[in-house]
Amino acid sequence: MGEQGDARSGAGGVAGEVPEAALGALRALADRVLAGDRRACARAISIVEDEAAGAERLLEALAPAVGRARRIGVTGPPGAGKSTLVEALVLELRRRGRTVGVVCVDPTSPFTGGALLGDRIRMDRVATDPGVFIRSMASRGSLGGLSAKTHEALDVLDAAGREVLVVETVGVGQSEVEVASTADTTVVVVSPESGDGIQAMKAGLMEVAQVFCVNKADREGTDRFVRELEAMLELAHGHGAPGRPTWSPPVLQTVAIRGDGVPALLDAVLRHQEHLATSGELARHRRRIARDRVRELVERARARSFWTPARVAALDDLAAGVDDRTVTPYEAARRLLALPT
Ligand SMILES: Nc1nc2c(ncn2[C@@H]2O[C@H](COP(=O)(O)OP(=O)(O)O)[C@@H](O)[C@H]2O)c(=O)[nH]1
Ligand SMILES: [Mg+2]
Repeated sequence: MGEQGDARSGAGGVAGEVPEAALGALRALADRVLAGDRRACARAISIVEDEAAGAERLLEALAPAVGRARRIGVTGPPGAGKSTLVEALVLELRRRGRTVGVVCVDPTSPFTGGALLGDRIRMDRVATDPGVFIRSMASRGSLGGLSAKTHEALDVLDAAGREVLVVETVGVGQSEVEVASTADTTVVVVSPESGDGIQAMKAGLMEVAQVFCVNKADREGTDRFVRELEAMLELAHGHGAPGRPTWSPPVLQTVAIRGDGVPALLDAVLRHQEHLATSGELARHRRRIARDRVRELVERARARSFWTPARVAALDDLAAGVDDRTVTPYEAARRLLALPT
């Protein structure tokens, strides 16, 4: 019964239903992205971000050109200086002649709909450089996952020929941390300010870090903070698995507002990428990312096809019943799953 309907609309959920006339426009847009056109990139990312019809057709047209860019994830507690550091990193990459794409995932408040921290990045020093493309994305209201959309935005920039991609996410909340950890190298930024170290541990940041950056090294207490961090890392990484090439996350210090330590930080990132390539870990890592990603797309498509207007209406009714205790949440879920499309 429901299964057939699911399969049909599920397929529609993946490919999207795009009128013939719109397909031509999408192909033209894809060609402009492939030629590196900035405005086309901005348009393409909007289509992806809005989950608009045709997004998947567009991404499929770009797919053959994806995979060349190096990807750097930057995450850490709010206020650690991530955006400032990303700007400084971008300046350094530009000095080294690289073109750069930046995607910042902004946590938005469910109450105001605005940026949670009020800091939609500006990155004034790099914003007008044609070799730099910067985009903010809201993390709220994405059906079936933030990471799929962020991946897709990065893929657009990858296909457009950007050599290095940087993605900044706040290191609170699992999905945000996950997004940064899908990069080739994840930089965890912490500051010596009170609580950052503990917050980083709680949020699972220690596990995803390939490079640690203690930013605001101009602040008092930096040396002690660095020693504590190194001691913690020693405990966690002290004994690598035998017979395997291992990577011990180095701890770098920066003063992002002045650019101090940023070239050394970039060198550490590049050393990690070299390690990935020579150890064969890059292939394993990218395979795992690809697997997670396909799984997420399947889940997104299923969620889209499942929540038909009739089922949403039934959900509203059942929720009232759950609230009145006339039906348990489990029974409500079973009834929803048993409904025909
Ligand atoms: N003293 C000092 N302040 C910094 C440094 N880096 C960033 N900041 C400041 O810290 C605040 C938060 O920076 P921001 O980049 O927005 O942090 P994010 O929330 O992690 O992206 C801003 O006021 C920055 O100017 C630094 O190295 N030293
Ligand atoms: Mg920021």
